Amino acid sequence: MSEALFEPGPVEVAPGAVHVPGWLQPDAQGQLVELCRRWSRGPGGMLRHRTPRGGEMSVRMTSLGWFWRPYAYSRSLPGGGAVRAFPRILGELAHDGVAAAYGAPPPEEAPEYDVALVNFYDADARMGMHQDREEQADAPVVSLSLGDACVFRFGNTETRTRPYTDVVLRSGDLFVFGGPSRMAYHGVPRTMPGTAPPDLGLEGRLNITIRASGLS
Ligand SMILES: O=C(O)CCC(=O)C(=O)O
Repeated sequence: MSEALFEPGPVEVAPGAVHVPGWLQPDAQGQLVELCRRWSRGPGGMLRHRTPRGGEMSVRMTSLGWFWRPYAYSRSLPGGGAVRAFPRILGELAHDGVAAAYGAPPPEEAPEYDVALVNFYDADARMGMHQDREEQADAPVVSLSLGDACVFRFGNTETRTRPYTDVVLRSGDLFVFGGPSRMAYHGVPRTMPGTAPPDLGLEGRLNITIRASGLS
C-alpha cells in the first residue's frame, strides 16, 4: 500500500469537527495499544452492552473514570466494584488533541476530561449513528484511532440520516468534535480489516473517546 510522504494538516469536516490524520506517532500508538490491553483486563473487562431495546452492541467496550452503559454514566460497575480511575495520560492527550485540532485554548478554558470509552472492533463490529449526550459538559469529544482503518460517518445534529460525511480514520488519527458539532450524530458503518500497521501488533480496531462528563 502506498503512503503519503507528508500527513495533511487538520481537516475541518464540519464547524467544530476536525480530523487530524497521523497525529499519533507509531511508538505512541504502540504504547496506547499496550495500555488498552491492560485496561481491558481490569475491572469491568470488555463488555458488549445491551441496549434498552434488547439488542447487543457488536463493539466491545471498557470504561475509564466513569462507567458508561446505554445510556447513562455511573460511578461504580454493575457488580458494585470501582471503575478504573481515569488515566492521566488520556487527560493530557485530550488537551493536546484539542490544541492540535483547534489551536491552543486559553488555560482557564481547559475542560476537565474525566472519562474515556475504549471501543474494540473486530472485523464484523460497527457502531450505529448516535449522539454522545450523556455528558453534562459541552467540552469537545476527543477520539483516537488505533489499528484497522474504518469509515467514520459524521452527520448533523438533527437526524441520523443525511447530510453526513464519511471520513476514513486510520491508525494514529485524531478526530475532535465540539462547538456546533458537539451533538452531531456519528457512527462507524464498517472497519477495513487487515489495514492495521503491521508493526502495531493489533488485529482489529481500537478507538478511545475521551470526554468531560461534567458529573460529580
Ligand atoms: O469508534 C469510533 O471511531 C467512534 C466511537 C463512538 O462514536 C463512541 O464511542 O461514541
